[in-house]
Amino acid sequence: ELAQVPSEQRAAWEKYTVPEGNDVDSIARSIVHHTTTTLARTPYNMDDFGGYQATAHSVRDKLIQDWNETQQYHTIKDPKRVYYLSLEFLLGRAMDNALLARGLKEPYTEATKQLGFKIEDLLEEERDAALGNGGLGRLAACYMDSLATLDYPAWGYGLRYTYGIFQQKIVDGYQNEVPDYWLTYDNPWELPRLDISIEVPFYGHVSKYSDENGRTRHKWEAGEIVQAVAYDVPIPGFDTNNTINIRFWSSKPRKEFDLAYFNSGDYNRAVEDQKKAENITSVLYPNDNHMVGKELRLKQQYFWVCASLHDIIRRFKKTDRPWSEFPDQVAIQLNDTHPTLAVPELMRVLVDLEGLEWDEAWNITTRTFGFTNHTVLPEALEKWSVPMLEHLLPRHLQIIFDINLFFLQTVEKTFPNDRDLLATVSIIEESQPQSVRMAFLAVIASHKVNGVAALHSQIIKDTIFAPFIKVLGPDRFTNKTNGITPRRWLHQANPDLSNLIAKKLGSFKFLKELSLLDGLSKYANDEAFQKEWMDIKYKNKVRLTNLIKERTGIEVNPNALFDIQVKRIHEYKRQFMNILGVIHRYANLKKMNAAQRKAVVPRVVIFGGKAAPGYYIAKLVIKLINSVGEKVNNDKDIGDLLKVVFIPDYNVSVAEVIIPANDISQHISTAGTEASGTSNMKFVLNGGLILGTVDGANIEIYEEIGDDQIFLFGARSEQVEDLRHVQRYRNVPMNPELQAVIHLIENGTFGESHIFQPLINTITVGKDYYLISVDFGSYLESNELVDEAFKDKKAWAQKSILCTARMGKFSSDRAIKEYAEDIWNIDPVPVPDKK
Ligand code: GPV
Repeated sequence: ELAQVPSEQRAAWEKYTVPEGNDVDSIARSIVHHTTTTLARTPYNMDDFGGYQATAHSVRDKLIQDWNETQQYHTIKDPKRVYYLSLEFLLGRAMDNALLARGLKEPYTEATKQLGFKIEDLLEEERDAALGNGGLGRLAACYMDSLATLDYPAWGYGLRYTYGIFQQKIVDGYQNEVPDYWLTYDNPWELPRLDISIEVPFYGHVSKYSDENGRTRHKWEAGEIVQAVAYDVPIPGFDTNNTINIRFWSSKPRKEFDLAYFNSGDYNRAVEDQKKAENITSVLYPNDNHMVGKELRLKQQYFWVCASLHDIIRRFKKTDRPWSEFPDQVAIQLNDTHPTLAVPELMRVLVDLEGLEWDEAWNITTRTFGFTNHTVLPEALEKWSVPMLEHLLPRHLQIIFDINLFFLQTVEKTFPNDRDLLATVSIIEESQPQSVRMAFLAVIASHKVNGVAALHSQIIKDTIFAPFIKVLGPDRFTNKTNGITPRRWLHQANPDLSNLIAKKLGSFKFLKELSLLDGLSKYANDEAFQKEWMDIKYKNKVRLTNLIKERTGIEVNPNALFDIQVKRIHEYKRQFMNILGVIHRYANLKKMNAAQRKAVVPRVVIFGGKAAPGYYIAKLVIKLINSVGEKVNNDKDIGDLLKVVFIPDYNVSVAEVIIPANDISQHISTAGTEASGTSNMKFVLNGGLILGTVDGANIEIYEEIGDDQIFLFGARSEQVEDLRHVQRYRNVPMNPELQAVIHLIENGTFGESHIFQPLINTITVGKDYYLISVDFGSYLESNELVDEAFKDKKAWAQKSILCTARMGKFSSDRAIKEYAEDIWNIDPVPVPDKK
């Protein structure tokens, strides 16, 4: 990679290396240049999309240069690197982010203006990169932003899905899914690396042989080989030239044509079959917090893990270090269990291909991997059937069984005659057929296992991984509370607020040191500042009002309280409870006389989020929200006092409009079910209060912002198990207010009631797994407290400012530093400035 240009030509290279200027003229010139060459268009046939594309290519040029310098510098320095393996990266749009990161927003605004564009319109032309489902994928994106910004030598590895998360259309109140074919036009934010391609084997069989030292070795003869081709996406750090990389693999038929087919002479069939290779990376599985045991998904996982590990190993091998130093050069973080096949794959490479002894290989493996768990929901824990694994990856299955055998032997030594213990910690579950518990494999093979918020990290130690504390000791488990990048979620999404904060604090330093926001606290009571602050909030609410009108036709009043719940639709997140609460509010309003209505705080209840296409109950929740909205929004009695909005196709770029407009946001999962939540952090950072349960990161947010800024309610996680038992086995009557609400649905107030029966059935006596009836009373009370608080405008403004001021802890920079220091053992490697 560092092959030198011969000295005679070096001067020429230097002479022609003319750095492009960042002044308005040079920028305009590069945009025009890309218009006429890259796009082959002329000033006479331009539109906003062309303007976006040409501008994007101009920005891309700059990123590529920074990217090159960073990668070259890291190659020379050869520090320990971290590799973040994630099946999802929910990046959203790239252009605004890149302009802000490089401090080029202003000259690009001016240059595009001179060419006849409005930059806001160009930015709107970009399609989201939506290669993720929800929180887990967006967390990966925030972490890449922080790794770049903090100058860490880091790479991400993912899959280049042809179809990202589906687009959601609402038809007659129901969710319809439309494929997200996001690569229709060229994607300027990726660099195809067609020269970098790795062969990934599948199927086949394993044979044994004796090597020159008389040792038994294994050889895997694959039945199918697929090519992995690299596409690199540069991730610019903010206010640093450091530009890191996410390498996305795409599956292609292999270059060498299969000989057997060739000889059979069936050319068409051969081409057909080879084309099937492209299926592997064609679609992102649209399930959040839920596993579906499809072979194609397993194939995706191995394809990705195999290509990534071979790439990492190839880079390591260039420096001629002994294998024992691998963990001193390489840290690999497993984002959930999705990449856990990297464990047997690394063992296979070390033992089968490189000839290391098992114990040494195992030592290297465990020192290399760290594992992040993101859920305790049983339906989300990955288990792969042994026969399926055996068929697809015969050698890996053997290795997994060996890992298990050696592990159980050490357990047996320390805890003799404890058969139950052996069965509980076994990687293999003795089901019909047997299955592999991927989380157990990841725990056993990683030197650190972390949860994503304090409560969650405690719960995994007390429940799903409890026996491993006994067996592996407590030191393997740690907490790394999630964080979010303030660059996108404050500076980019809410530029007015970011500018106001900078004016008040004297600089934009807070964007890289978020605790500096604390400096706002002393102005929380300052009336003039409150006015500036709330004016911006109002402007953001108008912006959202316009989006709502555009996307749903519903008109809402920006003076009303904006109450928002946007996230994947899931029973455990309890959007159902929210809409039931809305019905209760509606019924109350209907009972009031005119004088009583005068005293009511007008509220806009806003929902957004996708349901997994096969998740019937979640889809019914969407239908119910829309049916309630239809009724309430058209009720002349109600007017502005209550509006119910479902914003279709919630995604990252829509979130950037929604979040800055919140007065309050809801995070109301049954205690103990939401591992962390990250949108809670985004809403509060943008000056919103929280209505939430004592769950996930809500608890740590409460500790930071204080109980005047957050409305917590509901059962505590320690009570949930008992409460469920009581709900299930005793005949507890339903909360009477809830009963009344259910009655309204059943009597047809919101349209044909039979549609909703399966949804209602989930909470009727003997069920209610997510404890809606148990929490409903305290939920309604908290909602009343919210109304009361909102009436005092001055107090509310103060709370809003304090929310933002106290969010320092939740920067993803803090989270990433903790990972770097406690798990990865890596240091920043800042690229020196050219000048
Ligand atoms: I497992 N999460 C997600 O978005 N998808 C998943 O498949 C799984 C977890 C989420 C959790 O639900 C959130 O609580 C958490 O904040 C997020 O991962 C990031 O850790």
